[in-house]
Amino acid sequence: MTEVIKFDKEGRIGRITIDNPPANALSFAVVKGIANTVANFVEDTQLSALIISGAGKMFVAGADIREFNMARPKDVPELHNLINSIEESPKPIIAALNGLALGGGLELAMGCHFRVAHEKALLGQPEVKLGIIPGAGGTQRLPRLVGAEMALKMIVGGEPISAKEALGVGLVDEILTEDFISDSIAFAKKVMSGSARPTGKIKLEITDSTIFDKWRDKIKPKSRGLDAPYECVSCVEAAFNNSFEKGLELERKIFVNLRDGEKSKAMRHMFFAEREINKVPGLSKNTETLDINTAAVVGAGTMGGGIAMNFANAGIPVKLLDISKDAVETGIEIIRKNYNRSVASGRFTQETVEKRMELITGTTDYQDLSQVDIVIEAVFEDMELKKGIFIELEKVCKSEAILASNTSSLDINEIAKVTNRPEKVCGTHFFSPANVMKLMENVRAKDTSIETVATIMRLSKTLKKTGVLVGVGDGFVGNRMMHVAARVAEFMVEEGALPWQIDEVIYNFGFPMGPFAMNDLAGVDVRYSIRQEQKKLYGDRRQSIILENLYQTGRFGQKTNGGWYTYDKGERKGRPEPEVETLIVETSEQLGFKRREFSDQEILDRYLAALINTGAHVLEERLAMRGSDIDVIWNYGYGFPRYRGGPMFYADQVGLDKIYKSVCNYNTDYGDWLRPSILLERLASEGGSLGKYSID
Ligand code: T1G
Repeated sequence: MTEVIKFDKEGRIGRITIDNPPANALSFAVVKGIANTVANFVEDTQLSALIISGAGKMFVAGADIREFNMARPKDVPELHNLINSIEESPKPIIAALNGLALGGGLELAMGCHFRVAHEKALLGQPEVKLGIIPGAGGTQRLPRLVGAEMALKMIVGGEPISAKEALGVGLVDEILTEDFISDSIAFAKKVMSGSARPTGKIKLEITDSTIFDKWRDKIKPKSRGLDAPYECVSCVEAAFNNSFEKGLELERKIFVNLRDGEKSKAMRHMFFAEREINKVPGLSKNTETLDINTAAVVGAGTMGGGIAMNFANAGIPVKLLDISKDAVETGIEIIRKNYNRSVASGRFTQETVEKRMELITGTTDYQDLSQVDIVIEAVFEDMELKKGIFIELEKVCKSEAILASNTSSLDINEIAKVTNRPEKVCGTHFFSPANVMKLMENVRAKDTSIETVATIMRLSKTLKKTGVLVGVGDGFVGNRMMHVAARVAEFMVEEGALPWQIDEVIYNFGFPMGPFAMNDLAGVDVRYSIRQEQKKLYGDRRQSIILENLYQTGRFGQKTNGGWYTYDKGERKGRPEPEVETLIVETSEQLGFKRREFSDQEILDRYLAALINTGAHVLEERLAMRGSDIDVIWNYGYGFPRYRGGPMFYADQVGLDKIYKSVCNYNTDYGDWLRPSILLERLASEGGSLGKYSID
């Protein structure tokens, strides 16, 4: 027997403990160990019942996702067959859920004849988040235990339910509150003289067969490009229209199909990428961090207000500072309006909002920031202004306090120089709207200490954000890539494409919107001023004249009811504007371009080549630690479709040699904006991977 499975007995009760840290995943070794032990139990006349539980805090977090791409050894049964054999045991087998039971873990438990759970246990089928369906009987057994609606909620939604809820719907038989092990043995003694109770034998009947189509409609808005949610519905539906065996067969077929498809591979990549971001060289569990119990935000504009809301949402008192009383009051007013919208939509109660508002205090006096643990500066992108603020902060803030900037483009090393604590200066780059967007680019400047890094990475978690550590460089990681891709989109417009054609291609690829619609949202004037600033760095490169010409017309985007598009009153979706089209045609003439047709494919290829090549440059310059970090940034910050796995993973799927060739090609049109990355060239020639690339 392998050591991931422990076995002991008490009287006529056998007990399996799955001990496969960190998540007790059902690896090949675990499956083999359970299978052998169950076979022995069935044969052993001395034993009347068997308990299966997990060591540590989890029961089982599911099948081992790392093994999805590996060949199963011949002597290891498939998980679904193991679960079937458990169900077929003539003697009762009890799942004792000591903690989380997810995916294959819950399926294993449902194959058992009884389920008892610790009060803190959670039970769920999260497979849909990995682009698959439950593949070991979950879609057939869960409806038999809890009915169609609850099964759909759990399988299609993917969120776990509590032990208490599971008890209420019949998914567990008892909640054990005292000593978990002895209580589960006591439960086993109670049921051991009875017979096994196979879930698969439960007869199913549907009272309302329209429920499945209702679910299909319900998931539509959030399932663009996804297959798994719909397949989940179909499989649960199949449970009601087929024999148990037929249902299992169908589930298996669909599961294998999805598991081996590109979308699930991409979503699994994202699962691991999200876990990698926390792995920072030199940082360990023992790295000292500063407890952030109080905070301050300098700048009460949209960004500053949004950041302050994050602290209030996490229960951390926050001071919001601006130069004038008016600015502070306006800022707080906007925060209240934002919260009120959440009350109107039913997300928060008025009481919650009042509690959060109480945590936000306005001030115009720097002295009020003397005792806070962290200050985040979120003022206009002006180096001198920021330096002035950091000089003030240095004077008033306690020496342990961290001083962070929310700059999206300026050099934090330069800002750090005006303080006497460069080791405590860093960037915390939130994305707009800061109270909604999950991404934080945490910027490590030249002298930022590992303790400061550890503190801001932890802070991201406290604020329920996804924090990715990046280095100092123009636009850090996300915006650096975004600006190059957006420029290429603008160049294509100068050469013959139209903004709405490009936006449609990018939307159809899976982004929430295209670069022009996004620009209208963020402000044409904002992009224009960033570009003016960038001329200092890239003045010799091709510039986007169309953006400059549009800026001159005063069409700044949604805020002026028109930018690239025109926005009719009350509409958030723009319509193509003939005036803009005329301006585009005139700009092409001005630049001496004979306008030509762009196919949708060419648009996509050029746009993504810009994104990927710049991502490779970012890695070369060590601004991101891993290709997968870039993928997380693009998923959370820009809505890169998760089922395509982020630009770096996507590049691997297309083929790096193909991407490299395209980049070399486009380099002729776009010059240094698409200067082929040396890293991309190397990885393409070696057959390497950008998604798996790590700078160390
Ligand atoms: N397989 C392999 N590794 C796993 C794993 C799994 N199922 N679950 C977690 N890990 C690793 C994870 O990579 C990390 O490793 C460590 O455990 C701690 O995780 C047939 C097809 C359980 C809620 O989708 O949601 O069953 O980075 O950092 O915040 O139908 O992990 O330390 O090296 O996330 O406490 C279905 C996925 C699988 C659950 C714990 N199950 N896991 O969260 O810690 S498919 C899932 C989670 C399946 C059957 C099918 C979370 C967690 P490392 P962590 P955490």
